[in-house]
Amino acid sequence: MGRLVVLALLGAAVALVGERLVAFRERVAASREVEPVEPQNCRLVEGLEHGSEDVDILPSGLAFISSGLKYPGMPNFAPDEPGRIFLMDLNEQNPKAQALDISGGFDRESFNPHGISTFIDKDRTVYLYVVNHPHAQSTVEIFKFEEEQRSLVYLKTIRHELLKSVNDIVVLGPEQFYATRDHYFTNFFLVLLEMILNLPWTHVLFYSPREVKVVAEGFHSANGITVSLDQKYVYIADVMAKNIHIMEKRDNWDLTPLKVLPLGTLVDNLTVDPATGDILAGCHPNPMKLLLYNPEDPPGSEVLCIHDVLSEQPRVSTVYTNNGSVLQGTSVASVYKGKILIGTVFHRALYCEL
Ligand SMILES: [Ca+2]
Ligand SMILES: [Ca+2]
Repeated sequence: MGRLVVLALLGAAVALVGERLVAFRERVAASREVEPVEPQNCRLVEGLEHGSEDVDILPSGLAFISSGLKYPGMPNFAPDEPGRIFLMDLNEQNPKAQALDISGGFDRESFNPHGISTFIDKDRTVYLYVVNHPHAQSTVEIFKFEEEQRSLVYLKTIRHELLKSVNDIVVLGPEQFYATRDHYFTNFFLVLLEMILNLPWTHVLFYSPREVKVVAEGFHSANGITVSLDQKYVYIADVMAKNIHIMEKRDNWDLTPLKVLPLGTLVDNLTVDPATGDILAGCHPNPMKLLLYNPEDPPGSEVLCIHDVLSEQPRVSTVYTNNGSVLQGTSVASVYKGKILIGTVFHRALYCEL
């Protein structure tokens, strides 16, 4: 009798995993062939051949780019090279990417930069916050930007027991930020199981020196995060659920859900167009090709723009698509005065006129 119960339970478990596996395959293998869309005058950016996972552009047109992310399950073409932060001045006629020197006793060998966010203090000092994964951990590094010297000064590392599997951050005050957690588990095989079972166990965290708390939960994999121009609304990409959550920021930093925009593609990092308030989303149209990387049949790229985000019917337009022949694994797109910088997790970066 005991054995029968065990057998029945085992059978039910296998059936459940089997059913979830089929659903998982459908979710990630539903490979859409994207029609090519390309703005005018595009060129690849030299120096960013090993990824440009996240981009943050200052109001002055200086763009910070995180490069060289090593992320479990994702391809990486330079596994022995530490990650770096690059700078591009988008006011220049032909801007070049320049790797920033980092001073102040920072461990550059284990630097594995992921999501980034800039913060300008009242005294106009620019700080760059970087999600880092040294030795497979998650930390948030704070740097001060020295514009004259074009360098970063390392200030401090933030660690917290709730800062696990951090993907992206958005900084809204001195050491005050929201951070997304992309997986509940930190063990690679449990992460795979989490994805296959489609568990909505990830969240958004608010961090400050005085208080750290979960402010939104129920995401399948919370990824990119940013704020509206007036800083009243927070936009969160749920990559596995293929949507963007629009949430209202409360005075106590809690987030209230307003609506969810389904996009039908895996949404990575988000930025806001400073001129219009529209959301730009770096997306993955064929996730299975990302996971099972084959240079003969590479993953494509897709950049979407969501207009009139807060209106009854936000409109979605396609800004860029490519089948992987030019760009593979787009993770971000950011605009400045009619130019767009499109970054990828592990591949090249593209700079175009809109
Ligand atoms: Ca970011
Ligand atoms: Ca991301």
